[in-house]
Amino acid sequence: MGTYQYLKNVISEKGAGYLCLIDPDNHNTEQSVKIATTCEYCDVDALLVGGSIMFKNKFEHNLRKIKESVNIPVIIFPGIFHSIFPCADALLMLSMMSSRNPDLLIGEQVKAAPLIKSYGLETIPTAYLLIESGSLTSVQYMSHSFPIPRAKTAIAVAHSLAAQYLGMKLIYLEAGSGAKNSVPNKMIREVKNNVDIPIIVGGGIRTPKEAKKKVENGADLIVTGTIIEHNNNEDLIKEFSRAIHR
Ligand code: 1GP
Repeated sequence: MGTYQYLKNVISEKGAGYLCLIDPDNHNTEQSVKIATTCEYCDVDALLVGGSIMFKNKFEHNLRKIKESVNIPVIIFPGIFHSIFPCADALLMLSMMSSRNPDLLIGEQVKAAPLIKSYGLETIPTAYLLIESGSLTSVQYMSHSFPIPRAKTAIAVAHSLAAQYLGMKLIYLEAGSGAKNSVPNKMIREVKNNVDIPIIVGGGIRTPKEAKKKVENGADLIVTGTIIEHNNNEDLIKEFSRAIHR
């Protein structure tokens, strides 16, 4: 079974899935592996590995060690398409559809495609929609793009419909890592009411209660990064898992 099908099964069996994001730039290998194994133990459904900036050249090494240490899927979340390696189960094939930056809509993907083919990596076509979150986030700055205004739900719905009609398999509503405000519940609900493909919601989710609210409003997959990276705490991760899963 491929990773996309696995995620769909998780959604239908558990109501929603829980993904944790590990940025290998923030940790040494030992810490990355520790976070990954704790997540697996605490019923996290899959790991995303990636980040929007790289200071240290250890992405591939940490990715391989994470992959070797867990049985749950390890999915590359490419900040920009410079972090494509074979030692993963799948790659979120992002197109930053909220931007009008041709490099992030298609340019980076074209550069990465031959490498992806040679690695035989499963790709999950994902519409990446950046949502305004109250302060400038790394992803907004690095992508030179305007986020969708948080009060403009109709704009998010129109982008999500376009993504579905273009054949995307997931919609990622992203407030940005460490966002001041997470994606508004009303926006999640309206997108959910209009599209049939699964919705990932991430950025600025700090409590299990907030995660649960996102699921109640239609999120199929919840991503947390910062809160888990800063407190690799079994109890907290378990609480998130319980709040997200049915
Ligand atoms: C970022 O959505 C993820 O791409 C996670 O965000 O680090 O704020 O949890 P946080």
